[in-house]
Amino acid sequence: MKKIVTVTLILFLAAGVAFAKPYEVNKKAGEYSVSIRMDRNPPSVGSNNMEILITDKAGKAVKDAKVMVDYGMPAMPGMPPMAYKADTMSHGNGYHTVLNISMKGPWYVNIKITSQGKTVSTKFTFDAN
Ligand SMILES: [Cu+2]
Repeated sequence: MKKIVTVTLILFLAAGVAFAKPYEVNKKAGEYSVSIRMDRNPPSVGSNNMEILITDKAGKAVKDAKVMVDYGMPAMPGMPPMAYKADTMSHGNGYHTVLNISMKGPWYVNIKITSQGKTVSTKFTFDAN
């Protein structure tokens, strides 16, 4: 019985990745920790809400930064590279923006953070569904 419960739990956990949980990426940008969450998991064609939380070395939320996002898809057969820019808005302890994903496949996201005259950035990629 215990074994069945364990197997069921593992299956549930494996399946659980596909629902309810946001897509989450944690990165470093200079001295900052950057936590990125997207509401669609995996990110999908259409509008994807993105929240960006930036914390300093002391673990304190950085709320006074200018945060710019540029994102796009590298060139692929029959398609020139696509590149977009998105401003972010202050939202709670972090920043909010929306990515408009127009095509399935590999996308990159660059997050540029300017605070107190200094700019740092971080990059990640995902496969859009
Ligand atoms: Cu493409």
